[in-house]
Amino acid sequence: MSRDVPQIPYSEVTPKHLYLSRREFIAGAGAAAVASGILGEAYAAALQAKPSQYRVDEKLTPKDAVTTYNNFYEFGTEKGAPGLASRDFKPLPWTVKIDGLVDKPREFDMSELIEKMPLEERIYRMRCVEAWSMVIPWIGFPLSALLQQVEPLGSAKYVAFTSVLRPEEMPGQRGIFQVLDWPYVEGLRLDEAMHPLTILSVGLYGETLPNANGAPIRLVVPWKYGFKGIKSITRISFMEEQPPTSWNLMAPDEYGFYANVNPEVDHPRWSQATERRIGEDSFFGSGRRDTLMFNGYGEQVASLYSGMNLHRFY
Ligand SMILES: Nc1nc2c(c(=O)[nH]1)N[C@H]1C(S)=C(S)[C@@H](COP(=O)(O)O)O[C@H]1N2
Ligand SMILES: [Mo]
Repeated sequence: MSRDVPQIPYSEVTPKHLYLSRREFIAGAGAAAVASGILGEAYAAALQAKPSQYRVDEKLTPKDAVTTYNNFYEFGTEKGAPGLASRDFKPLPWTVKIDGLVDKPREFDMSELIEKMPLEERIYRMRCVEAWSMVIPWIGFPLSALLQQVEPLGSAKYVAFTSVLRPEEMPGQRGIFQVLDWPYVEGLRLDEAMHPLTILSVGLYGETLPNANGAPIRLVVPWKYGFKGIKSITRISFMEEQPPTSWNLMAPDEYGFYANVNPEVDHPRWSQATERRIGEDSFFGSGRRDTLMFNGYGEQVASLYSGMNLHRFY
């Protein structure tokens, strides 16, 4: 393992949590403090995540790579753009609205999510549709824990997600040549959304989520291509019909709704059989590895798709 990869979670080595528990943080912070600069530090201290059982046993991608090699088109299309152009983005205060086919539609403040949701550190293998991959220590909680709070109706079959629309803080939303329409939207079938592997992430490497990675809250679905992992979420809606998704709208032949990682179903313009692990030396080809069916999570998720033609529903 490289020098900068922590052997134990940040939450266990930082002294901050010794003087500030999550509950105390929330009680002390209050809604007013959410807008103040003080929150940044208190909020970081509140991220007490226990290591979970969900940990792939692979070398972590160095934090530098995780936070500077990104796709976040709201900040530009180059991999380095989000890290640079997101510096003035203000992830707090923040709320997530949950509505649609639910009994109790509600808006949640970030501080409430940090307090109430069962935060864990999970080490997930991540695979981008562009054939690169990373191993990331996320802090997050099961999406199902949040969705249960609003009591979905029986008619709900899908969950739709919407990213923030803030052209004044997101240069990629202001440009003349736009690859995607804004806001970025994504969706999951309800059973995918409720699956225990599906999380909302609020941090990585023991710290709050960097802006480039989707602060303050983003989706992580480790058996799907990275574009399903919508960033900076402001709204989650329960729907009866399959919701539109940004990359599918842009190029339906190239990016499907399901987007399950599948080495046997190639992208029309490149193979999906192998991938380049970011941060590993690839000069002699050692960084290239085989892509795994469902990104290696088949045992947990294959049953969701039994009987489905995965070439047709790509
Ligand atoms: N709002 C929004 N979410 C997004 C994207 C984006 O452009 N905008 N890019 C997606 C793609 S293609 C990938 S691979 C992942 C990258 O996440 P990371 O930069 O944290 O590794 O974010 C996804 N979520
Ligand atoms: Mo991606």
